[in-house]
Amino acid sequence: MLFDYEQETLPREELEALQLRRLQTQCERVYANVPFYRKKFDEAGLKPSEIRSLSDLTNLPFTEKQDLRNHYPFGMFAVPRDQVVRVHASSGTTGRATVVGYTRRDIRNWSELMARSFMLAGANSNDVIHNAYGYGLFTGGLGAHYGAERLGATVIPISGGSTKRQAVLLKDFAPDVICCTPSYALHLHEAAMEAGIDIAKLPLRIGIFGAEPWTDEMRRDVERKMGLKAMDIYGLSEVMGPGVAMECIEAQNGLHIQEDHFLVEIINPETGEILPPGSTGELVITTLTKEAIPLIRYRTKDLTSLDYTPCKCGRTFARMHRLMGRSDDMLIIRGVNVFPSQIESILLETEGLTPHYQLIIKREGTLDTLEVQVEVDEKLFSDAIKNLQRLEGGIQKNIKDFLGVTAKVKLVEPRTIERSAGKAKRIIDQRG
Ligand code: DLL
Repeated sequence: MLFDYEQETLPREELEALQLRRLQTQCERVYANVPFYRKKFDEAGLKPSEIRSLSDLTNLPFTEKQDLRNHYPFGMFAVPRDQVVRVHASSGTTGRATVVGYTRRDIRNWSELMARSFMLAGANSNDVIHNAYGYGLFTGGLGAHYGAERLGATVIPISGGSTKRQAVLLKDFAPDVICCTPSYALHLHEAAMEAGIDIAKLPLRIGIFGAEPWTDEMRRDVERKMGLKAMDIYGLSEVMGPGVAMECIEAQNGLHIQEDHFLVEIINPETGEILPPGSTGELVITTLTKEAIPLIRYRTKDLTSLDYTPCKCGRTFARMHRLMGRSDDMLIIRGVNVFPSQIESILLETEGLTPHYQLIIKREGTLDTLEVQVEVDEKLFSDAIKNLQRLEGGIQKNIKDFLGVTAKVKLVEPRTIERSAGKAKRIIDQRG
């Protein structure tokens, strides 16, 4: 069953007409209320009233994360502060935090879109939802919480951390759905095993996993270990939070973008040129209904492609391919480009390796070097040293053969790579 049948199955022309109306209103709103946008429109010699078709969007300027940072904390808000009922912020590990705000209506829309996302994933109002996304400035916790309540489900607001206790509560409360990052799901599984709890034997049916890159190999691993269907959810705080796009349980073939609220484009990340449907490039999102902090052509840095062909679930919203990575996570090792996800795929296809790994980038002279540290499982760990060395050589060769990158592979003992309650830290940059 669809959550919002009429909206989610709108014929393309009607959907685009709705998008255009909303885009026009949004442009009027930012022009009137956000000096940053008024200046950008004026510089482009464009008035909001000149937006007459969706393709006119291409005349508008891009917005970037740096623009939000430059207007830290509230300078991009389009409503007076007294209409803002909540703020969230990104962690700001790579610079100043980016702060976003929500009006009452923004929160209502977000809850609605998260409730839709739960239904896309096959959850329903009878479900008990264990929400292990972090509560706080991060959008994961409260975003999933409000959506679960809007759905009418029973939400367990456990947040991230206290992993052993979470394992016990999974057994005692027997939830149907779990929400967390895929790496935390694996961590939880490990802690549960240590406590003698086999999550695969619990009623848990669906995992709503996102907020960090993960591969299909990782999905299969999580599904096998936890005995559930692992569903991919996408979002980013600048644009709303989780629920911008979600896979449907019926086809599980790309993430439906909630196109009645977001207008999407794919561009060449180097030139900014718009790419035709099906091409892989950077996802650019224009918010169509956000009031507190509307964004026009926001460059997400996330790399994906769009699919407009009909989906067997009946929804008409376009689907984005699961993320390939972020353009700023791309490693260039001796002139060869590689994404962490490509290395993850190779690691997880190798028997005896675990999904716990880190990529360490160093500089030797003028060249960058890559070391892949990956944990082996207990069984392999007890093997003779010479077998482990042979395996290291084998993985090194696969990385070279499939990706063209020279990497040093180092197998490490089980449980030596740091676990996280939220997003896993995959890249350790020691270039200084
Ligand atoms: O991670 C929002 C979120 C919370 C999404 C819970 C899904 C579930 P930020 O902290 O602003 O927001 O980080 C956004 O995380 O631009 C992507 O690079 C990455 N990301 C989010 N979802 C996925 C996913 C939240 N399903 C950034 N696959 C985004 C891969 C993802 N990467």
